[in-house]
Amino acid sequence: MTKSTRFKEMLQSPDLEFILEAHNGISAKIVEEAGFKGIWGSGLALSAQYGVRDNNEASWTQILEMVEFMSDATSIPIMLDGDTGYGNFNNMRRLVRKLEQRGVAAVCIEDKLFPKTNSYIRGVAQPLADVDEFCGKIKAGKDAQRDPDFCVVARVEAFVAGWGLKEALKRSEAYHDAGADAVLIHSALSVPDEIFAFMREWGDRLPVVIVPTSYYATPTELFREHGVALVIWANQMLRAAVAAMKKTAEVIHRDERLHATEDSLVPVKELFRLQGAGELEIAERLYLPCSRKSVRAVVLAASRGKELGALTEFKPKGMVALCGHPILAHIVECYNSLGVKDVLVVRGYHKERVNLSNVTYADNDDYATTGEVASLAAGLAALDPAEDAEKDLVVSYGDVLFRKYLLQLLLDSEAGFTVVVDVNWQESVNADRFADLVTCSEPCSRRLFGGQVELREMSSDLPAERVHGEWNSLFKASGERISVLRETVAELMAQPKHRAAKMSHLLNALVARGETVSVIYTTGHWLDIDSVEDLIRAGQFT
Ligand code: SPV
Ligand code: MG
Repeated sequence: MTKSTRFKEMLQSPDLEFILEAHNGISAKIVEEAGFKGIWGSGLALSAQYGVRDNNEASWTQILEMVEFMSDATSIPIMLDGDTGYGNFNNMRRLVRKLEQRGVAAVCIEDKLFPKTNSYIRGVAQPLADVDEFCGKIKAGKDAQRDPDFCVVARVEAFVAGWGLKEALKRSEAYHDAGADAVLIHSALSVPDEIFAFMREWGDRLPVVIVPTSYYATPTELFREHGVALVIWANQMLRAAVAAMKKTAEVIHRDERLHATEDSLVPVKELFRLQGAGELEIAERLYLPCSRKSVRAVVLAASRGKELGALTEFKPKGMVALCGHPILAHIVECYNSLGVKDVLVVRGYHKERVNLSNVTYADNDDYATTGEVASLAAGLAALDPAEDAEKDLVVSYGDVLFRKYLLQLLLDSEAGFTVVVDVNWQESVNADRFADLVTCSEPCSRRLFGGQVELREMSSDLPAERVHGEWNSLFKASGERISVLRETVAELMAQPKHRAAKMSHLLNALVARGETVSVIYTTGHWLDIDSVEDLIRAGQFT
């Protein structure tokens, strides 16, 4: 059912119905969430929220613009307080068309003169519109509507202007004949006498709408008994907001701090909810082609790094300073700079000395007798498996520095498992240096342009003729493959002989179980800090 059909049904239903004022998107949404079946786009509240008077100081398009936000934010019908129709019959026609285009269900126009003044400001001094002219405006509005259920409500200001019941009835009858869908009988008295006098004479000729702002103390049951169709609570949302804003502003100004107000405010999260932030998150996942999955990183930094001698006597290698900051901090910075904020560091040796901010920790307390896979297992255990499918996982070491672009290449990979392999392995591999050498499905060559290369084997003692490069420690598992990674790690860890397994064992195990481990060939730009000379070199690297 369209909004206009629902509004028409509210007007015509035998039950007394209620709509509440709103003045912008968020207040409209709150009105809907409270359970109201409709919204009053109050001229008073809309002008007041702009900080101007209810005298048509805001242009009709400015009103229309705000009503569009209200309409977009809600699914219940809105009746706009269209004042006098913002001009003559011609302006009224255009108004109706524009309201229909914006999903507004109804408009109420009042029989005063443009520019109007609010009925509570010197009401009796206000001139009323000529009846025939106003009837022409109603007819023009009804003829302009394309949606048969759009409603035009004619507001009778005879009581407000001091003309009494006879004039009110005469005008109501004329507006009825002109095609109005309902009449709004307004009264500025503090008692409902004028309204009830009208209702007794009017009967059920056309639905009657009322605005009990000034006669607010009247029991609602009496409106029901007198056959009123629709009650407009016309300005309570804005008045509530103003009361709360005044109090909040005064207290914050007085205290120069926020503690006294915080409890009386909605949390910022509630604003996000009302704005529909959750829907956008879902939509981004659906529609953003380049929205990479969010990524978690695990940095293995449990071992001491005793090659660095005294430097690692009281702290692990990752905490040794490089240009004033721990090696680990440089690594975390590299992750962060590419948007990877979720970094988990696996600690072991002197774990109390690993105190970086912005990272989470897992511990491998058996670091002295276990290896990298045990550390990875500790890291995986600390990662919420519920997030596995939606987040890729990057693993690297706490003592290996790499240029940002290498991480970027890895993040861009769409493969299930990916390793970054340096083809310049001969440059730095010598007798004393441990290196994870790899054999791949194909060596790096120009012919490879666009082709996929897979890891076949990783070992520190491959014969030179089978070496296609050296793994630089960067490894990624896509979200879909993390369960396989978890299984493979668990299988290795279940066997005592693999207690000290290195990452190369894990990669070989993945290959052995038929998983494709994709290879990205690169050349240099990373540094495994294994000696004091490496550390000195790293100073130039950062
Ligand atoms: C409004 O809410 O703007 C109205 C009702 O027109 S009243 O303020 O009572 O005139
Ligand atoms: Mg008004």
